[in-house]
Parts: sequence; C-alpha cells; structure tokens
Amino acid sequence: MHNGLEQWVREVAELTQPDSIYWCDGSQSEYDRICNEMVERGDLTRLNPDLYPNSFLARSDPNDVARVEHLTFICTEKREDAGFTNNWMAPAQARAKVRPLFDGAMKGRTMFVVPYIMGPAGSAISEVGVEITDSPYVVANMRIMTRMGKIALDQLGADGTFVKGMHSTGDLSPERRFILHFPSDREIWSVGSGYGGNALLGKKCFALRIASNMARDEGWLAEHMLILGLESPDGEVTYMAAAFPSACGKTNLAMLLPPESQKGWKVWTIGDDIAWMKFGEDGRLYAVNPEAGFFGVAPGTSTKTNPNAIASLHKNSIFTNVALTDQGGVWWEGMGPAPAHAIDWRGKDWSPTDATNAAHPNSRFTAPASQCPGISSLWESPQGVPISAFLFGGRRAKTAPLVFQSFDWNHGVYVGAAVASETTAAAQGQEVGVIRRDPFAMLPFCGYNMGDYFAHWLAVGARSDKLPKIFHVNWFRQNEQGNFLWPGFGDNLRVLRWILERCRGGGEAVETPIGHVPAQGALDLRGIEAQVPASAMEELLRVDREDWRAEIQSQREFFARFGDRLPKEISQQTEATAKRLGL
Ligand code: TSX
Ligand code: MN
Repeated sequence: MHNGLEQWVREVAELTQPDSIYWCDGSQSEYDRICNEMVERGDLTRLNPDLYPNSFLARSDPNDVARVEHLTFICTEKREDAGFTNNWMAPAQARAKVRPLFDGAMKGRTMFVVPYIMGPAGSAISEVGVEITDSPYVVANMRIMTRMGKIALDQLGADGTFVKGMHSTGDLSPERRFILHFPSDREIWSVGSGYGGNALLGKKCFALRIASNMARDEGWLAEHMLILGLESPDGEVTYMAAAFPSACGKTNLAMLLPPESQKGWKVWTIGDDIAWMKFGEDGRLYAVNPEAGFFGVAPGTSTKTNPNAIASLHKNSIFTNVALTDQGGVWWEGMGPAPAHAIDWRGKDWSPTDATNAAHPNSRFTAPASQCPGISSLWESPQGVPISAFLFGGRRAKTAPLVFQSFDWNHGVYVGAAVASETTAAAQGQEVGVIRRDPFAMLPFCGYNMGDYFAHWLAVGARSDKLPKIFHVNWFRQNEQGNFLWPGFGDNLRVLRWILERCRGGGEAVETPIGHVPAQGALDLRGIEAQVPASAMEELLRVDREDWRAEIQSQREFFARFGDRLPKEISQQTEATAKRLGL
C-alpha cells in the first residue's frame, strides 16, 4: 500500500468525518451495486433495459448544471502566475477560506476513495490521480471516464506520484461553491457542485488545468484536443489533433463518418476532448487520450449529425439532465421527432407544445469509448499515436476561410493563440453571436499564465524538426443571407484530405497574407458540386482585407492584455500578418 495515499485519506476523513470509507476497486459488481443503491434512493432512474441496457438517468440540482468559471480558481503564490484569464487566490488564503466547507461535510455519508489512471495503463504518458468524493454519481461516472480502481493502485505502486482531488457535493449553494487548483501541490479541491466538469476531477481539473502545469514543467503538452486517425484507401492512417472552442462540434469531428462518395476513406476515433502528448525518440509527438469515455453534450446529437456517438451510448451509459420518454428511453432536442409526452430534465411533465426545453441545453451522456464503432485499434496503445497535423478552429460567420495552413510552427502558434469563436445560444445564457477569443480553446482550462503557455508552445517547436503541421479550419462561414456556405459534418472529410496531402508534401495551395489556402480544384468536391458551386467555394476561401483589418485590431487588443508575459514572437507574427495584408 502507498504510504502517502493512506495518510492523505486519513487526513481527509478526519476533516470531512464520513460515516464510512470505501475504497473503489473498479469492478463491474461494485459499479452495479453503487448504481442500484442510487436507484433505491431515487437519485438515479434505470432506463428500459430493452432500449438502453445497464443505463441510467440522473437529474442534477437545477442550480448545478454547468461548469462555474467564476468560482474556479488557480492558487499560485503570485497572481501573475495565474494570469488574467484565470481567477486567482493565494494558496494559504484559499485553503483557509474553503477548508471550513469540508469540515464535517461527509457526516452521515460514505467517503469513496477513487484511484484512477488518466491515459492507457502502463503508458509513459499516463498519470495517476485519486479522487476522494462523497458522491456515488461521481464514482459511477469516473468508472466510465477513466481506468478506475485496482488497475490504478497497481500502476501507482508503493511510491508513485498521484494528483490529489478532494470533492464534496456540499449543500449545492452557489455561495459555498469553489473549484480550487493548487498547481505546485498537484492538488484539487472541489466543493458545492456535483456537475461533471466541476466534480469529475480527472477531466478538466486534472487532465487540463493541473496537467498543463506538469506539461510546462516537464516539456510535454496537455491540450483541449480531439485525436483522430484518417485512413486513406491504401490503408495508411495519419493522426491529427484538433482544438475548437465549445459548440464547434469537436465530438462530431472526432467520430466523422465519410459521405458515400468518399469510397475507401475512414476516420478512426482516439479521443474527443483531451490529448496528452510527448516526444518520441524519433522526434515526433505522440498523443494519448487520457480519458476512457465520452462526456458529450446530448442536444444536437443524432443519427444524422453523429451516428457513432448514438451507437456508443446505447448501453452501459449514464444520462444527465436529458428527458425521459414514456417507454423508459431518453430524448433531447435535435435527437429526432419529439415524443408526444416526456418527463423533462426537471422531472416535470413535458409535451412538444411547451415553450421549455425537454433536455437541458448542457445535458450530457457518459459512454464508454470502447463502445464507439469507430474507435481506433490504437486508442489504448501505451506508445500513443504520432501526430502529423494540429487543427485549430472556431465558429466564424466571416473572416476565417474554410481552411488555411500556417507558414511554419511559430506562425501556427500565433494562429492557435488567435483562436476565436462566436457564441451560440448555449448553456451559460451569454450574449449570442459575439466573438470571444479562446486561445487554443484553452481559455477556461490553462492552469497557469497563458502568456507563458504561448512561450511553452514556442519552446516545444524548437525541440524537433519533425513537428506536426498547423492548420486553421472554419466550418461555419456564412453568405450575406446568413446561410452556411459549407455542408460540414461528413463532408469535412474533404478538408481533412487536403490537410493530409499537405502533410505528405502534396496538396495544391495558394499563398495568402494569412497562410496557404487550397488552390482552385485542390479540394475533392465530387458529389457536392450543386451544394457548393464555384462561387461559394471562392467565398469560403476568400481573405477579405476589411474583415481582417478588424480581426487584427481585435487580436492586438487581446494580446496587449498579456503585458510583458506575451512572447515577442506573438506580436511579431501579428504585425507581420498586418503588413502582409497591407494594413
Ligand atoms: O459539428 C458540426 N460540424 C462538425 C462535424 C464533423 N456542426 C454542429 C455544430 C454544433 C455542435 C456543424 N454545423 C457543422 C460541422 O461541420 N457545420 C454546421 C453548420 C451547418 C448546419 C446545418 C447544415 C449545414 C451546415 N445543413 C445542411 O447543409 C442541410
Ligand atoms: Mn471540452
């Protein structure tokens, strides 16, 4: 048994005073027992086993349905080390302020000790975490999302290192809710929320906020990226990792199904949310998915938009805040025809004429990655997969072309730093259609000063001559009438194919002030000629000088906020782009 682990568990128990302590082994029987107990207490609903075997519906507190960025803190000694993109508290003050919320918080409850591995077992890229929680919902979700239980204790051994995560559901009062990260102690405290992103500490808290600190210190990358393998008709597979802000369809791209006309092409899924990458001895970057499941947004997921996601969630899955049908199945907006009657996410009767949503806009499915029909044969490979291309993107009605390639690594880092996306009518109830900057799609997830994060990416580029090529994509460009110019979804394969050709040294391109775009005829448009006429294609790839004048001005204002923490390369790249645009 690991000495430090046992001692820490004792300390947490003394503080939180649970009725009992339970060490999770990760077995199926343990999972079944914990879920059954939740069903008996009324905290879970078992779905119809004919429709969704071994699957459950959970309804959260209506005040606890999303991540709470304003209550999420990076606790470093110096405020500047967290940077302006994070909330900050000094570690000692943070502990003093929040420890009382854990004091006796588990009285009358069971304290679960949840050891887990982020990444494939036995991989040099993987890391161990232990979450202590009083939420059986968290335990059940952690078993789907991570390699949990005995397997993790075995990997930890007697003297391994692990990330500590202390979680208590608390009383769910928003005034007593905190998500604290202590990067130098590799530790997480979360209280007052049972929601996934706040409570499943392996995901955003560890695999991104804490791991980004570890990655900077140790020379690797912890990124908010999907990982996919693109197989060409000759059977060769090329791996790509892609970062997009929310509401850009990351999970859909990770599980892309090629259209009929693209014979012989396949997309294999390695991950849909997070990538950990280290250099191999050959100088290439190798990526693993630290997660073992998908925690996907349900609304909008259908057999049309993402058949592989739908196929993944038909058994052994947990649904949170979706609607319950009269047949004991689940339904959400955008899944298909609405049922005449359902129980909505608040537990109330619902019918299609109601003005409210049946499923919460941020409702989720938790499904094992192994159940995805397109899961890559290498998704649990300890070596990881070699990455040939990084894709950045956003939701932009204008300005950003369908695809462009950066001139080189440093230019690509600037492209990633300049990522921005238009807000949609989503969970947080923010203003719709405004452009928000979200560098590397890491704004809410970078656990240290983002200026230093840009510098880390630049430093990574100096370490190898076999780096991935960097691209920017935008599936969301619109015409003057506000219609999407690009069909998207499966047809995005055509763009991935051009990216692949560029990685292999082919793919015709023309140089523009912002990078290389496909030459006329370089994208395979067979089968969509009517949907995407030459005039639409021209508009999709156009670099409009006036749009870019405003874009460069917005980038300058954003980058200026980093002050002296902004690497000079980033402002040099901005000004070089402005100069190429003739601005
Ligand atoms: O996920 C999306 N992707 C990536 C798919 C691999 N979405 C959904 C975004 C919300 C999560 C998209 N929406 C994509 C896309 O490529 N493109 C669009 C915009 C769009 C919406 C509807 C159509 C076309 C484009 N409909 C028709 O063309 C009929
Ligand atoms: Mn994400």
